[in-house]
Amino acid sequence: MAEPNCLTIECLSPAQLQRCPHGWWEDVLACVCYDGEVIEPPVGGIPRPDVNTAVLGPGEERAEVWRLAGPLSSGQLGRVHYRRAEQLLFAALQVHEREFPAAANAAERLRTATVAAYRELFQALEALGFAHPLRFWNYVPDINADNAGAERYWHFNGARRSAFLDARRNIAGNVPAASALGAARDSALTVYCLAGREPPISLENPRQCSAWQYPRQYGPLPPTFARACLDPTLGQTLYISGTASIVGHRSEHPGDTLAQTRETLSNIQALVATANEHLGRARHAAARLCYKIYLRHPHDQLPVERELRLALGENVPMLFLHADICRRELAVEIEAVGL
Ligand code: 3EB
Repeated sequence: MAEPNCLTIECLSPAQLQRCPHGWWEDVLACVCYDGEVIEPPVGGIPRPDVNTAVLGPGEERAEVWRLAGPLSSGQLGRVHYRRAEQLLFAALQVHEREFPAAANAAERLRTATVAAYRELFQALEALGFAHPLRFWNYVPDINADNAGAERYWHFNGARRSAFLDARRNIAGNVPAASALGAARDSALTVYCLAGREPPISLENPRQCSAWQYPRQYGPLPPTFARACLDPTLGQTLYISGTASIVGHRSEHPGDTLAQTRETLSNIQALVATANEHLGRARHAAARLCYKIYLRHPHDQLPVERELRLALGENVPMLFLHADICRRELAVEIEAVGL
């Protein structure tokens, strides 16, 4: 089982991508583009969802490239673009709420778009023999805005949950890891995922209430995600969900981004420990993860990076994005992958 992990993640600038040879691109599983960057890979069929959030910090990196030793093959089913290897599939789709003009109001348009996105994704995964999503990423335009008297994240949550139920999937326990963040108003709802042929090992955080058990004050229906997942087949990759300054079910340190950052790191460290306990060895370490950090306020980038580098080290990969977080009092959310 302890095969070496052949999966990698690199954040690159458009100039760096220009210099990558054709053979390098053949092993690219997906290229997630941020901040309006449009990358045209020289190899066809590579999924490249564009996420409408600004990149923060001095770097020029605008593309997050997932690579996996081949052979890889790609295709499209409905709106779902995918690329796969023997044991791992990447799938992405983007849906505009304006595609649903018949819906009575904005809340219903978002719910309909979410159900359609998840229905199409689940159908594609099943048709392709990768029925088990390990990790979802969700970018919801204007996630904190109100529609029909409730936050758009709440509508998204209810719709995602009913799409899971419609597809006869678990809504608690063995569920995939996920992140759900804001994107620019009027951009597309963007959902992408990694999926495997076997169910993931879902992990919960001993410091936190399971998200699928949140009490009703955080929305009438709880979100559908696990705090982390281990890939049971490909190299025991660890996918840590979007993690924030939540202890139990409460948001801690409102108004203090650095204290939220430290609390979030404690949550991530607890998840790494849980993963290692499950695997029976020190397979993962917080200082060896690849990080994506979402900040509500761009001016927090420098102090948050300083705080994280103090705890994790100078060379740990970190991509900082400007995004709204699904509780208004939270200013930072961090996700990570252990390769
Ligand atoms: C939290 O812990 C913060 O709805 O998919 C984190 C990760 C959060 C995933 C989701 C939401 C989601 O509740 C928010």
